[in-house]
Amino acid sequence: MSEERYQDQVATIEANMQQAWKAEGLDATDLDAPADRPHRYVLGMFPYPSGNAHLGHVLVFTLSDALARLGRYKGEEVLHPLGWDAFGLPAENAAIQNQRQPAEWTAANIDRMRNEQLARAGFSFDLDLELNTSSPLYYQWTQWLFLKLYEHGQIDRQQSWVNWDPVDQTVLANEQVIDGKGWRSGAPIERRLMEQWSIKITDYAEDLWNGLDTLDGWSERAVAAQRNWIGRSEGADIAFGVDGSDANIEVFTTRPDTLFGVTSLTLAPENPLVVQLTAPDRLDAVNEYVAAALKKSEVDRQAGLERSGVAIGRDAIHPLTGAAVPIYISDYVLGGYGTGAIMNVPAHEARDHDFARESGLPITTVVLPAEGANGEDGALFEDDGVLVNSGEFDGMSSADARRAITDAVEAAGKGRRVVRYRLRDWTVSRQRFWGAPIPMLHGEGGTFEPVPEADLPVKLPPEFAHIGKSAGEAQGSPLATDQDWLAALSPTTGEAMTREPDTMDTFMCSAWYAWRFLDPTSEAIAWQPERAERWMPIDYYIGGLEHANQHLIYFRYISRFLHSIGLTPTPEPVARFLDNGMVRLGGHKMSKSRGNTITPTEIIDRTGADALRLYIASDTPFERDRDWDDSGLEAKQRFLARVYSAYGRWALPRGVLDEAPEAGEAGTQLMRAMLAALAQAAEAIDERRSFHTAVAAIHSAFNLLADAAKDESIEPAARAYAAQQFLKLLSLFAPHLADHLWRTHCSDSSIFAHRWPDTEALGSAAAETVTVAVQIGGKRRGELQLSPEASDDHVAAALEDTQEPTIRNQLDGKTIRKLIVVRTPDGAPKLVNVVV
Ligand code: ANZ
Repeated sequence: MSEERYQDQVATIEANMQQAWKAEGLDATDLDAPADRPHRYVLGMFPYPSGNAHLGHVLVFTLSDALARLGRYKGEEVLHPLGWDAFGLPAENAAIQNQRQPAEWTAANIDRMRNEQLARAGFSFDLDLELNTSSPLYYQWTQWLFLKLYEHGQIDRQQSWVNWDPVDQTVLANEQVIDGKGWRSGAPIERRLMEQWSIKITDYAEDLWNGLDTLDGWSERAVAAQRNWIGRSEGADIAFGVDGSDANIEVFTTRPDTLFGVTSLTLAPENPLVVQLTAPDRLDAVNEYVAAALKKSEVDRQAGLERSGVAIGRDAIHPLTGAAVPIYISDYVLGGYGTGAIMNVPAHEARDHDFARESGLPITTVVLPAEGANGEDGALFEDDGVLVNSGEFDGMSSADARRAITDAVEAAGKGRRVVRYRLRDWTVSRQRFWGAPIPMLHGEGGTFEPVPEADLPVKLPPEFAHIGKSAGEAQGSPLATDQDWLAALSPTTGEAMTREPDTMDTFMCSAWYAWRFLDPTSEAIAWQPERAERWMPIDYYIGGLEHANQHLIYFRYISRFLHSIGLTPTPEPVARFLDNGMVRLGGHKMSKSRGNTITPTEIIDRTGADALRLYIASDTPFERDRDWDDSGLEAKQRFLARVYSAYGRWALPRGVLDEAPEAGEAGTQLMRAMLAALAQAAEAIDERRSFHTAVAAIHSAFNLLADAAKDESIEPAARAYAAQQFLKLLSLFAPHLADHLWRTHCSDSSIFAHRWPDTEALGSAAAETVTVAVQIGGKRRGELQLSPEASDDHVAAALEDTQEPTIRNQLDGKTIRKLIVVRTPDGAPKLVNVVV
């Protein structure tokens, strides 16, 4: 009966359990469960079906699974679904390269990931609710959502500047442009003006901003990322007159306190006033500059180190002093932000400072660090301070002056307070095949009409025309060349029209999938609003922030929109957002190109899924990046082997004990401590999202049982009760072994058909832990969190299991020769001295 036995058995145990769970249907959700029953919606961000599940997926679903299983134990109705974010460019690229239809490639990948990869980890998904965004049954409703947005004035047809990827031949969203290059192709991005469908998310900028204050269940960094994306700025629009013209140039500034330091104005090259105001002798220079600027991406324009620019040969008139200041154009001023024009304050803004130095413009100091400070002439000072050279405003603080100068400008009719957001409208047109067709029809002379709801879905043609074509041949919108597909009739006049050949940004598919899980197979409705009442907002949403920030903006926007039309109960879609860290190898993100990947499948082959899951949830808080460590994984495998063989040895009486049996002091103590461990773990998971603490509780709870096995005074029933509760705790992360042991030693039914015990049943034993300092070779190396009752064996076991890197480094590959536990007067461990 040794630990090898677990190693030999694990593959069989896990396969058997997975088969049993499937047959028993324990993971099924009753979407219409009575509303007064507690509901728990746990959602891991749905994967893109690349064909390869990775450790990031395992981490996300290990956490979601623990939350789901705990919810079911507590008697809640749990929704824990799996879906596929299945549209997108890789399928198209694969089709071009490998001559496979995107639909076929995607379906094969999904089958592989579901059946061969994720299934082996034993996550408790209700697969009857599975959805796939590329199936017509799903995208019909993505199109329906587009029509709803259109109906409510949220869709615009705009000529807009887009990021054009010349290699992938497609428009990219701003965030798909990284350092001025396409996120996939790496090609330098060009700017092009194109007719696009866009969604007026900017209408919701203020709501999305204010809503951030309600996101108590989100991490600070997730909220900060949202804040940064929305980018709220308070300031003023100030109008400057133009010498010899009745035009006005409005500038947006967040620093009206620096108004007296303005020594020039700068227009964005694409500002329409440029054409109107440029002096005839400056036209050639200006045109040349504009043409060059428009070739650059927005990112490059802002990042550009050289502050180039040209004068347009005109002066603007200062709204308060009447002074004349020259007007320039420069590409660091963006056409799409603010008013597309700025006032230059070279003494107080770094870019303006550089620009003024390069263009030989005066630098006028108007803010000093403090009253009476000696401003160095021409120096840059960007902070708030006290005003000088600003007429009646001299001596005011920047904050007061912002108010007072804005008031003065307003009183003079030359401007007003404004709040601006960096958030832009959401351009959703994509010149791609593998996406949801945009349900619009084009008529003569630029007219358009929506496809009637009854005619949805607008299905993709079955064949992708660019299959197997070289990049040179496969250009433009694939659907634009399919004449049969394009032909349509106007639903109102019956005249010939042309279908919109662009498909939707895949962020649109993922912006509403949480609702579709509530009715994933309905052909009649996107989801039943009563179900949204019941299930939304999501209780726990889990995913990596790295890719998710933007998704969360769209998701929050769609939720707010749906709320405004009565289709979801709350404006925010996610009560608690758990942004997990990354699993790295050797300090680097795992990636194929680096050749440093480990796949979940190879680990499961080696150690089983339970060890993987227990390991991936342990030691490091889930929100931090973790470095993969084989010895940590192996320690978990050894731990599970110890559990396995201990249950084999203990010969516990069979039969489920729903209530704690009568017992003497030691027995009651054991049961109380076990219940406390369960309570502590449940609280750690549900309330604090501290999964690694819950795993630590599993280890210390097992030590309780191991110690109790040696205590003859404890009744067998008390031991059996504690051992049964322990399996429930273990099952949150190691469901296969826990259920196997349950069925072998306790009852014929699955452990998951049973309930979490009333952890207060024996009075509450506050699950205290004490911090135990660890000294190895005479030096302090780290700490352990242990129960105050931990025995010496217990401490030794905890040392063996810990993944604390500073301790691990000292222990790996060495044998512990001696271990001395120093205790406080009441017997709690305080320090452990290890000799290796
Ligand atoms: C004068 C000034 C003086 C400014 C000073 C700043 C400091 P945020 O916070 O991002 O909203 N700005 C305005 N519109 C711009 C555009 N289209 N392209 C590039 N820059 C633009 O930034 C607002 C500030 O960015 C504005 O305040 C303006 O410069 C600049 F000591 O006006 B400021």
